[in-house]
Amino acid sequence: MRIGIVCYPTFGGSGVVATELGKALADQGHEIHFITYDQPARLGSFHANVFYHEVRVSDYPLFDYPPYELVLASKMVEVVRQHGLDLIHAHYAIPHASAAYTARAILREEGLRVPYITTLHGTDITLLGRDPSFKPVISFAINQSDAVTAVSNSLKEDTEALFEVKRDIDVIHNFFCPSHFAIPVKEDLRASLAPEGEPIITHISNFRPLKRVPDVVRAFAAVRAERPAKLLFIGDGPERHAAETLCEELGVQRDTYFLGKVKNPIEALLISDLFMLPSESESFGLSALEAMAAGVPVVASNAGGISEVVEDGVAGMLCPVGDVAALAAACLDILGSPARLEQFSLQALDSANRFHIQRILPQYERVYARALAARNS
Ligand code: GMT
Repeated sequence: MRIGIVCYPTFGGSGVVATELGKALADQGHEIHFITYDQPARLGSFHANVFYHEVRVSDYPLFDYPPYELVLASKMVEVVRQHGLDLIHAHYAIPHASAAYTARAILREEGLRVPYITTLHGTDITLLGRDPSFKPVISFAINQSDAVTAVSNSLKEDTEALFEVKRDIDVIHNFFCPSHFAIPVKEDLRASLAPEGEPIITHISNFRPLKRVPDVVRAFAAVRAERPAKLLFIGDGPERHAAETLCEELGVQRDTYFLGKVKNPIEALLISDLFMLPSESESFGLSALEAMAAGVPVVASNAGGISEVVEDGVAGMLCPVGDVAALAAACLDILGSPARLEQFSLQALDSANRFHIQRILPQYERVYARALAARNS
């Protein structure tokens, strides 16, 4: 198939999933055309069957707000015409699904029937979806899609609760690609971060308030009061400064590292012993899955779709949102002995396999085939 993938090119979960899906589809022989405003962060260098089309909005003095959605729709039309795309896969409802709707309508005028599939990722529903200024457009773009997928059952339920959804939503969980984890472990980095062999607890996020980064710091301080450990933060965002200040206030700054945005977070996971994700809301928790796939058990909140990913007591432990004492107790429990940590590590690896790319990819291919069949009927 010739597939156009529209996504955010950033390190955010939706962009990562869209890019990795495109690469995996390309490996299966599909021709993939990414349509977005920058080279997707996870695209890397040359990949067979993969093309990238940049969307650029001209800077007219008349525009207070750049009309990205219109230029994106025009670019989709252009790429479909030039490359004979069979379908468009829009990741994230705003503005990708609504732009895909416009593109589909324009192409239909020319006798080209190109379905669009919308994948909902979470914040497009749970944050933007609550904003009345977006709601009618999100509803419309979902209902007009030729197929809609959500990355968890939890997100499907949230979508149905928040919008008047008139069509079926297929749940297709996010995935991991094992080949990304088959890289050398940076033992020198581990030794420099934890010179006495202390366990490393890692948190990766965009440091937005819903990630509850202060809970990570507080739980770590409670762990550190009981035993040696190091805390590693990867990523950046609005709460980073407050987290750094809190580390000083709680006296754990010497055991804490803020590495900022790193190109390949998997390298950090491969030297970690435990992963912490205490989010207030999370449709899936891709970073938790990546931790599991690196053999790192997860201590997380039980928000949203996290419990579909992290099997409580198997791949890690789940705690109520905001329960810092429970987070700390769970960390201490898993780190209790080398044998217990090893057991959780193996279980996490095993549990991650439910989301192996080879299990998930055919589910997307089936949705594509169904949308194409409906188009031709
Ligand atoms: O978590 C974020 O803030 C980034 C966000 C995004 O839009 O990229 O991630 C969402 O999509 C990911 C990929 O499907 C999911 O793993 C995240 O759980 C989801 N984030 C939230 O629901 C808060």
